[in-house]
Amino acid sequence: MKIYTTDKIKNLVLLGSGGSGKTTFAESMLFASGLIDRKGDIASKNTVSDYQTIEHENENSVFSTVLYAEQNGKKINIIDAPGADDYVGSVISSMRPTDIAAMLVNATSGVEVGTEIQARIAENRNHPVVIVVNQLDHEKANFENTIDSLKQSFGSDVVLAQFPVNAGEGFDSIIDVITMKMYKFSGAKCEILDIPAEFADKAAEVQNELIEKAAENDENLMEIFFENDGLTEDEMRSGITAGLINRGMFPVFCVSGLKDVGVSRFMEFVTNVLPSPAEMPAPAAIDGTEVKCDASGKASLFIFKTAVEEHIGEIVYFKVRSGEITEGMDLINTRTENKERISQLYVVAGKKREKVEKLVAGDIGATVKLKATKTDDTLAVAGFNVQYPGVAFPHPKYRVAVKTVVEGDEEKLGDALNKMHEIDPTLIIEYSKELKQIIVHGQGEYHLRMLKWYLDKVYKIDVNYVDPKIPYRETITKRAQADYRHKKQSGGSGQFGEVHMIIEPYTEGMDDPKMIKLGDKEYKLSVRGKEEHDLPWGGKLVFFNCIVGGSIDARFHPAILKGIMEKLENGPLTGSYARDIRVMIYDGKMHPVDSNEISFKLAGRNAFSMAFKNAGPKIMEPVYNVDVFVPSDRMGDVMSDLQGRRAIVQGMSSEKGFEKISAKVPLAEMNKYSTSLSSITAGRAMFNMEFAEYEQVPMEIQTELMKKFAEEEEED
Ligand SMILES: Nc1nc2c(ncn2[C@@H]2O[C@H](COP(=O)(O)OP(=O)(O)OP(=O)(O)O)[C@@H](O)[C@H]2O)c(=O)[nH]1
Ligand SMILES: [Mg+2]
Repeated sequence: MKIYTTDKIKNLVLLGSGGSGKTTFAESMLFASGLIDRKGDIASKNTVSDYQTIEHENENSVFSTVLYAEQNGKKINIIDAPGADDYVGSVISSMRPTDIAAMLVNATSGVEVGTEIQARIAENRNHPVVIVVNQLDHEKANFENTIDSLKQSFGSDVVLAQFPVNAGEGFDSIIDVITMKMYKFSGAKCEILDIPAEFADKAAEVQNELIEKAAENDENLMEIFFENDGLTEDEMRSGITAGLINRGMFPVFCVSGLKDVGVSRFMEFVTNVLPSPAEMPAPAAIDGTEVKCDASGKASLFIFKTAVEEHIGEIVYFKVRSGEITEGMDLINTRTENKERISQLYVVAGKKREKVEKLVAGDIGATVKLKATKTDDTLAVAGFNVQYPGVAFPHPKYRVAVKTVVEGDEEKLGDALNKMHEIDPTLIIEYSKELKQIIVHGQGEYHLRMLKWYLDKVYKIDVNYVDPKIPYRETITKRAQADYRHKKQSGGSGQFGEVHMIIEPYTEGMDDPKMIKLGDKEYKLSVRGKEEHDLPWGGKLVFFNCIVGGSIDARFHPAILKGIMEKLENGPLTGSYARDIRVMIYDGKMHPVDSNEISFKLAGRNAFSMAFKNAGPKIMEPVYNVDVFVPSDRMGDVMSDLQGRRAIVQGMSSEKGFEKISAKVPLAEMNKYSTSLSSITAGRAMFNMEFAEYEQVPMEIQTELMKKFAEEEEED
């Protein structure tokens, strides 16, 4: 394998909605570059990129795949990302090592919701985007409509670098206005011809637009443009490079990945015009230092992906961020400070690995047998203490509880889930002590089906998915008082403890209690001690010692608090955690011989429980901020579905051809939302959700929950 210098490297990620043709296009690029001599296809399950068994079964990409192609003495690193939103984690982690995104758009459908989602991801990360209109060979291909939808979505910076001569069945020719030539393909073979007279005017007009856009992105070019009334091909190229880097233009290319039309010309553009890694702004390390993508600098690399492969085990994929990485090199994991040796260095195309001696700054490669290094880690030469920031993934939006079918498989399951999280950080595993369930959070139904597939086929663990419980909370809405005497006389030493307390709802910033009225009684309290406890499950417990005259010794106060805490952890209504309560202990009794800690713990717990039940207890439920993006024609259906989910709509607005609905929705109503939203809108909507707050559940639901809890208690 040849060693490529930084200026000869281009890092490209393929984006686009599911089925837009990324994997097929990648296959065509590898074929055009001669890396493979036979082209695979999706139906035959033999593409280089979709090589995992699950991808064969599903006939779509599930993971991002690292590939490369060589062309014109340059190397194009390609990451083929999956299009389905369930696997958005792979898209996001593929952005980090790449410099430019090729956004594939299916010419039969134009911009789809998946295109929108991924365009936003690219925009948020400031990623330059080249648009590739694909499937132009399809009988239903419509180039003009596709461009209209692109302009609506990406704005007026969408400019044609090419247009098809004969879109539809038999598509084989494109006109390129950078070179001002016509490219006629027969398979991967290409003839370069003069533009036929009938297309000359259109080509000139399209070229003008491109030149103007290119000039707009570079002041010098603008001057040259006005002086010479145009730009040369080289000037145009440098204008496009500049325009791409600052996202001032989104040039459009025309291809059929399936029929290899336009692909080699697109690769020529990639190698000639796309910025190399050193031309891109150097991203900062965690401490803010800028590390230049420079092969003569100190060596460092960033790990963006981990996979487990048959025969070789764990393989990590990285981008060389600076310096040069050579085989046998010793590096330090700058997070753990452990030493790691790069015993083998590879370039990869799917499962095909080729050894290389050296990779320079900007290049992408893989290695195996690292001891304790994972995705998001930085390895650097000793003394170079750099750490690159990890990747921020979106919040999960689908949850299930996992149960092993065979008792005793739990440990095996735990190990497998941890491994799967390493491979796919958007699978989040929560061992909920509170709900007594293992809850897996993911991006959607297919995402969690993928996990089940792995548990079954790879880890050989039989599991069931069951409905996840909801982490309810309990609190009170008014003041209440209770006395409780715990007394036990049995043979030898007895037990005695008596506690009088008042409890009330706690809100941030309230004054300490002084005079408390309850019914027709008044309690004058003088605070001797105050403890504020932030509860591990959210909310607070504030404990006031208002005991006068030593009716309960100070040594018993911690036991009383402990009793209250026990009850908070196992709320009186449904066994859920209780929160946001303050407790005033103001009186009680001791016995000179029989009083001990256990007696006061029990007295505290039971007094609290009694008071709680009289204090207008309420069940609270987690509520999420949910944003739904939906095409206008489906707005009504989505809205009425949301209303059925007890949603409270907070606002509506239009955004790039979509209506955005912002609502607060209880988690209990969001079960399988992604699946039903998808069925209501035929997969044309998207949403995200994030925890907002706890809110009281409606009375009828509270009654139902309490009834269910009482029944469960009885069963136990
Ligand atoms: N007619 C035609 N069909 C194509 C073309 N490219 C891909 N297809 C077909 O479209 C389907 C999806 O192609 P893929 O390459 O798997 O698309 P993808 O974008 O990788 O899909 P995901 O991995 O699910 O995101 C397959 O059946 C392909 O054969 C094309 O240029 N023309
Ligand atoms: Mg694919």
